[in-house]
Amino acid sequence: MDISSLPDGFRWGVATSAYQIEGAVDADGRTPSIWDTFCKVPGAIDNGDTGDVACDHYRRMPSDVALIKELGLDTYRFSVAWPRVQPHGKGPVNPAGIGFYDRLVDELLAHDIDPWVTLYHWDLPQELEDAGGWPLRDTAYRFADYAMLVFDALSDRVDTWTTLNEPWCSAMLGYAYGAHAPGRREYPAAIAAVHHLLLGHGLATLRMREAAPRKIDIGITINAATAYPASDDPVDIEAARRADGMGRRLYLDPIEFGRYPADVIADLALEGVELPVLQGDLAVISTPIDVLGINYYFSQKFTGYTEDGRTTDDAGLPITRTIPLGKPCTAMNWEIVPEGFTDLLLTITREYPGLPLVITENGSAFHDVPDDHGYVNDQDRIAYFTTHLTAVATAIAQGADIRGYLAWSLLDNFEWSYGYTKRFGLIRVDYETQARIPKASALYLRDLAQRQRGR
Ligand code: GBH
Repeated sequence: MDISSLPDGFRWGVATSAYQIEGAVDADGRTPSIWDTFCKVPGAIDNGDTGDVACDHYRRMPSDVALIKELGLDTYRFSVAWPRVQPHGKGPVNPAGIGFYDRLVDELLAHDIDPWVTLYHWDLPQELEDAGGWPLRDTAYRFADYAMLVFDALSDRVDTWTTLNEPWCSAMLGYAYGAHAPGRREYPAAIAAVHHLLLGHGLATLRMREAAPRKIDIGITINAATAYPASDDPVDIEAARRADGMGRRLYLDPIEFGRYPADVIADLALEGVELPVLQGDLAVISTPIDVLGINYYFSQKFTGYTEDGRTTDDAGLPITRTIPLGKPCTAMNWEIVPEGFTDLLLTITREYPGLPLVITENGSAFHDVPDDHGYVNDQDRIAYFTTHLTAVATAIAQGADIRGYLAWSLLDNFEWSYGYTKRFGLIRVDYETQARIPKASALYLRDLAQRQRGR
């Protein structure tokens, strides 16, 4: 199987998110998001980095769009910063804030690039976190109201809408593990956040659907991977089941089937927590979507045993522990597992038949070494793209309905808790000068997309 077998009309694009590239955090009435606040917590971010300047994309937007055009890509997935558009998390639209995205959409269309809007890529207005954040049910309703402000402004020109990026990260990294904003470590709150994120997705989907001026594609993007059991031992198989349940099925089952997976509910009950579901919520959450976005980076292997052979921890809860597959790693220390991508796409195809998929993120950080001109000959990243695009082609050949591939990311950018130390860009950013220099991988994807279209 090879990349040249990807279907006609396959989308080729690139993705970014607002806080990771825009900078200009005080411009035009923007208020702080939870990420502005979290970046000021000592030790939260490597180097004490912040998104204050980032790639200065807010001011360099037209030339950044021109770069996408130079790469010959047809789709650009970006996110809208809630605190720009609705600075207090409620109330009317901020004209200056939405104005930026209005100009961005026009700029993309003028270059024949399809805009793909993500409404929420983790930058909750701080005022809403102060009121309780995603563990609070009201935040779901606030999100739907915000979504409609953006939809009313842009749906005359934008055909494809994503509600949330990776709700697992918002809920678990943000409220359970404290690794992402708002940095809370409160397990029951995280589980409440899971449900309220999904409810917000459903409410926004319903309202956008009702207001749609024409055929519009609405979906959600999840992060997902294959959870391999370390062996045939039922204890390891159970560990992999738990990991897959908490990471993937907890999000996709309610959206596709209108119910939470019974095994995951039982796992949560064992931990003493419960999803705060009210009557009617699951009908809202399962409002049909048109496209499911998949973000894939790597897969992992799971065992149900501790290193010294126990199957429960001190609290008597079952062990779910990752062990290395023994593959080479990227600069994130993530193992490179393209077959986990194929397996994931086929699993989703089997479990949720008929749902069109788009790869909304896939990419890698490596230790880029620029030459004297700032050029990076990133053969490692090219190899990652090749093997992962081949994994996509393999899944398609085996029946998966995958409509496109959006690489992460257009630019090197603010990699959340890792700050600027990790570079995922197709284009190198020199943060001193804000110079942009396409890497070898950018030219590789450009040529690939061009060849595919020209067949
Ligand atoms: C994406 O998150 C983000 O959407 C994007 O903003 C970010 O820049 C990009 O990836 C690169 O990181 O080992 O418990 O964390 C991906 C986040 C990281 C979530 C790997 C799932 C595996 C489980 N994913 N993680 S864990």
